Amino acid sequence: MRANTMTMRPLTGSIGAEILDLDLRGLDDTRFADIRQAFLDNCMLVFRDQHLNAADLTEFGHRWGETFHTPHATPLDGFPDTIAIRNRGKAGTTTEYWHTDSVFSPRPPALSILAAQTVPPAGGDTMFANQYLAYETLSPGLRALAETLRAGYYRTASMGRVMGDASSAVKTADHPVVRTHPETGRKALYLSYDPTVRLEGFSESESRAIVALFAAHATQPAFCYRHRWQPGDVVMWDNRSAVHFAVHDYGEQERLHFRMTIAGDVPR
Ligand SMILES: O=C(O)CCC(=O)C(=O)O
Repeated sequence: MRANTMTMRPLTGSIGAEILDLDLRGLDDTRFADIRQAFLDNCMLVFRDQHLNAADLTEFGHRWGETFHTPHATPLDGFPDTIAIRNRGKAGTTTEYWHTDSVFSPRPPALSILAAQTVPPAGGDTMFANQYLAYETLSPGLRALAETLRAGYYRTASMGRVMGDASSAVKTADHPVVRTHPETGRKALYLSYDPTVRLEGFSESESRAIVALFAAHATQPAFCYRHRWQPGDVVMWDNRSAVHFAVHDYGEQERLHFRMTIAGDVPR
């Protein structure tokens, strides 16, 4: 077992830090507080060579708060707070777009943790973009507009993601497009960059055009980190200050991660 000393290095100039020389099993409270601070400061963290199984992930996840149970996701046998993210093929993936997790919930999750189990030899990267920077660098005109906006999120009647035919869609939540992070007090853009989002008070085509405008700004390369997975990696992100995008470029190859998601506040 490695010593619980902590070394951190930034992953880019804008988002993310890697924590080195640390074992996530059995962290003491002081080290956990350091990790929490690093997480809040950097929007997402990477820990290599952890090889967490479902029990380890559950124990680590519980340090962060109450579990958010993702609607319609089946937990792992014996681990009610942990789900599997598997390759469902390019056509079946629901995470290959810029999003913040379960934004269709009235009280979406604060953070998510992925523990890599099997990774393809190449491909299957995950990208992250800093939404504090996205907000702070908006032009004054767009920032003033963003402050007034609320976005409606829709699911099909069976609570599936709206893909293509939206005729059976129902609104399950609406949230402000700018939210104040409950722990850091910083403002961030809070949007899933998805054509099915509807901005209140705008027509469907206006809404799409405005969301596309924010998306182009908010996910520009200078705000992003792209994670290339290795077996044993643990990556966690703050859904209140970052969006992410799971790249599906690995065909039918096996890719398996375990995920835990932690409850958050009503966005304000
Ligand atoms: O599979 C990944 O890399 C990320 C999955 C994802 O987007 C999610 O769990 O929300």
